[in-house]
Order: sequence, then C-alpha cells, then structure tokens
Amino acid sequence: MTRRSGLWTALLLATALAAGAGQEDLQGLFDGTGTKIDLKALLAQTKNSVPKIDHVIGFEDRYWVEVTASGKNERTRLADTGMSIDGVNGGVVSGTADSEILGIIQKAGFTVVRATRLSSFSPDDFPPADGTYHNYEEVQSALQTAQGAAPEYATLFSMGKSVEGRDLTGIRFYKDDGKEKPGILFVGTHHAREHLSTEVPLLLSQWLAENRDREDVRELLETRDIYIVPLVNPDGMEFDIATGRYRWHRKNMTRNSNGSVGVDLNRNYAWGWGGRGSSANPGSDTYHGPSAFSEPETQAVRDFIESHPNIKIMLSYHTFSELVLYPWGGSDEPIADGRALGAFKVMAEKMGGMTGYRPMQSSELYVATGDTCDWAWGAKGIFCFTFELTPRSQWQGGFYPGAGAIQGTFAKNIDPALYLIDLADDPYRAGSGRVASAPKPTTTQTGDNPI
Ligand code: 0X9
Ligand code: ZN
Repeated sequence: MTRRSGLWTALLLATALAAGAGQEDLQGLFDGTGTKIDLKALLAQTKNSVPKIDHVIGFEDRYWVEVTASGKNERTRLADTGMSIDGVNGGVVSGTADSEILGIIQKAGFTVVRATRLSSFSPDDFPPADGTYHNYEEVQSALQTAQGAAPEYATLFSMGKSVEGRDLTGIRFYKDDGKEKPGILFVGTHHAREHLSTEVPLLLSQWLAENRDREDVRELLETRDIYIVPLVNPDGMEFDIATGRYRWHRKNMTRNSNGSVGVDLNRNYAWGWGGRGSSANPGSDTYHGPSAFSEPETQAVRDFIESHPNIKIMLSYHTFSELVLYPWGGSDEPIADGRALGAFKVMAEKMGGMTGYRPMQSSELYVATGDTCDWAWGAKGIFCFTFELTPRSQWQGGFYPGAGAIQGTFAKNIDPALYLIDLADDPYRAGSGRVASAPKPTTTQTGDNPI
C-alpha cells in the first residue's frame, strides 16, 4: 500500500484530560481542518441507537488511536478499556477503538494524542494494488498447488468451519510410513486485518514443497509431522477486503446479541478467559465472546490440538510490531517450570536473532487474557510462540504494508520455521545447544506458480 500522508486527517486532542474526568469533560478532539468533534454526541448516538452492523463495523465511528502510556502496567490498564493495542512506540501506544471506547480511555485518565478516523486512511485494493495477497479462494488453490508439488509428503485437511461455513484449510507434510512423528502446528490470521500473517505460513507451505529435495529439508519432512493452517479467520479476512477498501476488521464474523459483529479470537481461548486485556463489550475490538471457546474457529484449533497430541510446538502468526512473544500473556508471572522457561527464552532469542524481531514474554507488551499461546502452553504444554510480523510500526504500513512487504517478511521467517520444525521432537533441546543449525534458504522467491 502506498500511504498518502496528505489523506491523513488527524483528530488532535487539544488538551490533556485530567484523570477521572467526567463524561461532560470528554471533549477537545478536533479534526485536521480544525472542526471540533462532539464526542458527547457521538457517545449519545452510540447509546441511543440499537447498533446496526454497518454502523458498528463500518469506518465512520472507528479510529486509529494514539495514547500516552508507559510501561506494561499502564499498557495493561489501557488494554482493559477495550482498545486493541497494535503498536508500542516509546511512551505512545496505538491501536483501534470506537468513540465509546475512546470515551472510556479518556475517562480512565489517559491522554489521547491523536485519533484518526479509519475512513481517512488511504483506501487500498486487494486486488489490484495488493493483488499478491491471497483471498480465501486463492488460499485454497495455493494450498492445492503446494500439495500437488509434493504429493509424496503433502495432504490437505480441514480443521473445521468458520462461522460463515468456510473451511479452515490446512496442509500437512508427513511421510506416511506408519510411524508416529513429532508434530508442529503453524497458524495464521486469527486477526482478520493482519494479512501478512496469512502469507507467511502459506508461502512456507509452498517453500517446503519446492525445496523438498534439499537434504536438510528432506530430513525434516521425513521425520516430522508438520501442519500449516494459514487462515484461521477466513470470514473476517474476506470481510476486511470485500469492498476493495480495507475495513480494519480484527474479529471474526459472529453476530453478537446486541447487533454488533465479531469476537476477538485471540481473547477467546480458555486460559484466563475474560480477565485483563479483554473486553466484555461486544462492540470492542477485544471482545472475548460470551464464553471461552464460544467460536467455531477457536473450537477448531482446540479440537485439532486435542486430537493431535504429538504436536509439541506451535507458532501463531500475527502482525505487526516485529516481536517474538512467549507465555504468559495473561499474567505478569513467568511460567513456573524453570527448565521450560529457559527453553522458551533460548528459542525466542534465537528466533529474534534470525528475524531481527524483539523477543519477550507476551505480558511485557501488555497483559491480555484468553490468547492462543497461553492456552496451548497452559492447557496442553505446547511450546507456543506468537510472532508479530513486519512492519515495526503503523507509520511503516501497519496492517497494510503493501505487496512489497511479502517476500522480505517471508524470507526472514523461513529460518525460524525450520528451527522450530527441527525442535519439535524435543523443544527442551533448545536449552542444551543440541540443535541442527537452521538451513539457509537458497532462494526466497517462491516458484513461478503464483500461489
Ligand atoms: O493483542 C493481541 O492479540 C496480539 N497483538 S495484535 O496486534 N496482533 O492484536 C498480541 C498477543 C500477545 N499476547 C498477550 N499480550 N497476551
Ligand atoms: Zn493479531
């Protein structure tokens, strides 16, 4: 995407609001032309009308928000308001919120430095401008292409169905010699607008198929059970691109009881569900849903993991911020098992070195409960990582960094994927130094077949 800064109409908060300010004090937002935004009226509107789908998930009442918050405790307090936190830059935290959440943020005493209507961002197509990204149908055929390229290893499977009935299609690399093999699961796109997080696992499947004759790759393909599901939230993803103009949609497409749309799938897992950093407000971008595992997409991940107990490592791709995160995310505590923590840290640091991404415990970013990796580790003992892919910030493209970001981001992420595949037999090896050095890709371009 080419960001045209001229189109950015920032709503600037004129004055910092004192902590505990009453609703009548919620004012002071101006748009780029100097017009005052009547937040009270916006809030009243939200209250008095039964929210319609278009209103709640449309552009007009949603903002890219930048708020002053330093340290993980303040960031966590901010996450508690129902704002999604998508970027941290020094003492300024950014993410999305509607006017209701904006009011809550201000009421909680935070200073909103900037709130930009999402509708004012440059519209982009997906296709044609970002046509290299894969929509749902293209993901299906790309997976078929990858499978067809390596039929001796690859099979397709469906992990389950989305709310709207789309398949959560995956590809498995496994040499069927009747032997049980250590398993690893890669998943992408819990969050609809994080399109690069579909591309990386999808391209990984194609790369493995194309490079299956390399000795190091062959060794992994013959001794591991590799599952890749690039698109866990196909409905939300399709919704995000449906108009040819990105909608900044994060959640799935569940119709909530109050008429709003979507549950945050990365707050819907049954580990600390409903606690800090998740919202009970269905309109919030971090709505945790009516109960843990209320959503068919998270149920599918759960059921798949439960029926594949050989899976020892998991990687959930998200964007953006360039981070390698490990549990806990819902608590400030480090995980209790010192040996496991040691292995987690070594793995995170090693993969940080490979990618240039920053390794850290998830809650160092902010505490948020109900995420995939807390459940995978807490309930199943799976060494689970969350990658926040490229770019580093909203100002470098945020969720929509353009087609030009795909190959470079993928290239950085081959080595960590191979490293984890290798470790799937015994993740604790990470701490002992007995790890095959990750193979170096000969090429980062995938083949001629555009997948
Ligand atoms: O908030 C999330 O779900 C993830 N960030 S994103 O911008 N992709 O939405 C981060 C999850 C990390 N986990 C916790 N902090 N619990
Ligand atoms: Zn995400």
